[in-house]
Amino acid sequence: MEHAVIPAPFQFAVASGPGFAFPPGTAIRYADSGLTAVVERFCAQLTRRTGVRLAPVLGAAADGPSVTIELRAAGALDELPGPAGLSAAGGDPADERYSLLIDAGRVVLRAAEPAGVARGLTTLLQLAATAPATDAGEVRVPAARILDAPRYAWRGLSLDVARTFFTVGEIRRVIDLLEFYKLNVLHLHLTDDQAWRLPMGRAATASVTAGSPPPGDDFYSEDDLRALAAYAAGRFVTIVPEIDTPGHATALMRLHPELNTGRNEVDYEVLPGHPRHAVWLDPELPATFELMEQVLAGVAAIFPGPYLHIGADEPRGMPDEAYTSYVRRLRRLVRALGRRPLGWQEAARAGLRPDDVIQFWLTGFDLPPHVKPHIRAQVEAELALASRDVEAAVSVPVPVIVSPLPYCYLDVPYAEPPSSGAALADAGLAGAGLAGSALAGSALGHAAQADRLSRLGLRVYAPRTVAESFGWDPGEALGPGRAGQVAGVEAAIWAEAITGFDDLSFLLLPRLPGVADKAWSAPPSGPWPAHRDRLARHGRLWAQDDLTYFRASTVNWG
Ligand code: TNX
Repeated sequence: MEHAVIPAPFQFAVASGPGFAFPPGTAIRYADSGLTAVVERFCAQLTRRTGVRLAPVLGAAADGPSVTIELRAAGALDELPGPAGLSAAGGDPADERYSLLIDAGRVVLRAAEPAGVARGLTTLLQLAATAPATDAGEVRVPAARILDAPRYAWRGLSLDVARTFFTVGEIRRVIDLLEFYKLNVLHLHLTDDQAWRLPMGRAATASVTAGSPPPGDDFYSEDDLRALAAYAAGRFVTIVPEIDTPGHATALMRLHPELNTGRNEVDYEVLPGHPRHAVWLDPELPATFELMEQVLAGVAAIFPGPYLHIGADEPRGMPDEAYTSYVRRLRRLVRALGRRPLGWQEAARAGLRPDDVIQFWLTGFDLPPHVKPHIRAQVEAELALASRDVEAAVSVPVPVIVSPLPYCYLDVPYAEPPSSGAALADAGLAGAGLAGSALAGSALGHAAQADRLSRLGLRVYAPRTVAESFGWDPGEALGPGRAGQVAGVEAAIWAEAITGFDDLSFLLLPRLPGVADKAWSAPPSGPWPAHRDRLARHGRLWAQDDLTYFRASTVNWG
């Protein structure tokens, strides 16, 4: 294998020669002080992962082996295609293109903007961190000429912090992972039936500080959210906040019983004799929008990005006219704040204008045999409506972020078993500081893996192998001839069955890097065996970061 860089670069031409070995104290030269933070973070990461120490040098030329960063658009970079789709940060997408020239004497990284420099340094970091050990104990990256550019401008992960609360520190670890795989959007699903994680929309006394709420009712303070937005921005990640209404509103109704109009907390039946409970926000009640206006304004004041995600999925038990009227009104509120509304696919039912954006998720998936007839009937009814929603979005047309469930939902159960205990001991994890014996009780141990495998992933979905989840092309997600409408790609992780951060990372890894590859890499993004072999060399990096991951038996973890 020539390299283990994920997402696979646009072009990776292996050159002749021994490659570049980092001597201790290698200079990393750059001329623009705006790059200092990015360069220093790279140096710290390289040292942490490989032990190699670099010396950042601003401006001065130096002799000897070095890494040089040139910040200017030039030559071959201009021939690389620009990205398709929307930028979550607004305006024209950042220029993330870069080139890397690696030979025995030096490494030269060229990019037009800091975002491109950051992407190039991430590639260099992955090359160094996955390089096979040499006899001399040095870290050597292969001689190569790399030209790289993203396929889509919007490459994200939707994270459900409503069903399970993740701390600010844990969300930072997720952002680090996004940056490592060149993803640039963190879509935060902040509200749902189970919890309302926003400081806005609470009773006045609770809204000032997070304090210590009752268990299960944790929420973020405004400072927490601001700190997250800044942390993400420093890593070229934009946070897209989602406030999910009018369905999925049980927690908000619990905070505001006055929103109950007598018809919006209902037991409805998909099949006779199988009532389901649902709460929705009633557009007939003025207080509904007074509250939502205040919430949206508060959220917009914290997150600088142009998009506000209004959710609008699964309006179960809600009359169609009420749904339409609610969604239209909410979009107007978002626009009045100078923001652009984005909604899950169902929002198409409220009508669409060309400046709406839709997120596609619901498409045919396999139901396991044990699924009861009334659930089956409900899923089939929702699928039929959902495919009409896609047709509506296509005919306007509006841009569509694609998150097709069978490929992007990371809460689909894994189908393969974990690799056997013996394979674990043989897998060379000692290099990551995990001796074989320590594995027995660790998150990577066979029993811990089997336990998570049995608990995690929603049982309404038929299990899929990691290879099956990788077998798609975003350009075809909306059907043939519709590639031009695909505005970006997002993975999604829902947390109903997740009990903590280790469960989360078990579901993110190894599939999230696969979605990142689809979102970044030019089509065809590469066959599964090549991706599988690259993944195999990333397991050690996750262990290094204390990230629990699924050791699928289909990957030869090294
Ligand atoms: C559907 S995706 C949902 C979520 C669930 C998820 C489970 C979407 C817009 N709604 O409420 O958590 O399925 O996979």
